[in-house]
Amino acid sequence: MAVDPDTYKNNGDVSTSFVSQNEKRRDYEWQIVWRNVLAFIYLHVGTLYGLYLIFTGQAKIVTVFFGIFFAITSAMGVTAGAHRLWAHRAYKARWPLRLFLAVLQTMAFQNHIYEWVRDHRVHHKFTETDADPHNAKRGFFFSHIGWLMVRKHKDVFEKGAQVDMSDLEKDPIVMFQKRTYLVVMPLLCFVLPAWMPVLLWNETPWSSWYVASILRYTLTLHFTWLVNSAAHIWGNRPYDKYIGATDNKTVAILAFGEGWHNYHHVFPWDYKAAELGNYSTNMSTALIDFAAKYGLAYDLKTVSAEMIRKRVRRTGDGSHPYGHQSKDV
Ligand code: ST9
Ligand code: ZN
Ligand code: ZN
Repeated sequence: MAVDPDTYKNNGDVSTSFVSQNEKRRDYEWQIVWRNVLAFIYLHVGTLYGLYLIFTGQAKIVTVFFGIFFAITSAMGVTAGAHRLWAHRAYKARWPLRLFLAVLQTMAFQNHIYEWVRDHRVHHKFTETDADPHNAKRGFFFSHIGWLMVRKHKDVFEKGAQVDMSDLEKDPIVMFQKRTYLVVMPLLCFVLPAWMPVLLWNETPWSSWYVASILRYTLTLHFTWLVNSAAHIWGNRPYDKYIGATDNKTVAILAFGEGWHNYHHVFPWDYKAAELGNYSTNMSTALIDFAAKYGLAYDLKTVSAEMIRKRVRRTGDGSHPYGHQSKDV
């Protein structure tokens, strides 16, 4: 029997018997979402073509730099915005900064802030279980990109319903972005970056589309996804050796400070999402500190050195400098 995937949604209008008949199947079978599979195939073929245009000199170098600039700014909307501000409330932001970060986050097309935050809060609350949308226990491919090509596990809906989202529901900027996302996102993520190089330095629409829109978007997605995949598999666990999340410097650099993921899972309220490292491995912290200087960001939360030291000694894997000290004490 053909199963309507919408009936799996946890929206309360599904007959109980239907759910129970299919629950088992839902647990063990992936329902592939072909629309997303096709979209990702297009993005990756387009990315290879974008690289070809760059390396054959058909795309202008200024378009490449523009793509990098656009990638970095949109990423800040995800890291400093969706992640540290809205998902974790690690600092507070006045409305001009919230509006600015919401615009940047829209440029990144990683779903609207409300959906991004809901998935991320569920990820933290139920890490590496079936309720984790990108459960790393299902392997690199699933946690990296595969989770966006299949319907979610029923536990994500059921346990996700426990997550409190009332703070976001009270934020008019978040709710406005949610309402207008389907119109504004394509304009900011694809049309704007493809149109600016044509307008400003006579780039061909073809090169502009494949380099500044498609290649730039796809690479930004991969750098983000590495936090869910690589930083749950490879690296050190200086703060807690009993959890899957790792500190991974390469990911930290590529994801603007979000690769210190072992630290982040232990102390998710720290606005730096890291203990060590400097601005070069944490550009998102640099942006928040800059905003704080001008009063746009405030109430920045962090963790005391003493608290970190105690945790490292109690549960760290020994890769932290404190960990080594503790062996001598
Ligand atoms: C993308 C997101 O790429 C990336 C997130 C990465 C996070 C990384 C975090 C690490 C830290 C930060 C690092 C930043 C680094 C940045 C560096 C940059 C260089 N709880 O989802 P639906 C319910 S997106 C509670 O459709 P399906 C809810 O009722 C890429 N409830 O499920 C919902 O209805 P509504 C572009 C939940 O049908 C209903 O279920 N986007 C939850 O199974 C249906 O939800 C795409 O590729 C929950 N967590 O579909 C599209 N979830 O929303 C992606 C769901 O109305 N999405 N419910 O309230 C999809 O196409 C679909 O979601 C699907 C699943 C096919 C994947
Ligand atoms: Zn994680
Ligand atoms: Zn987080």
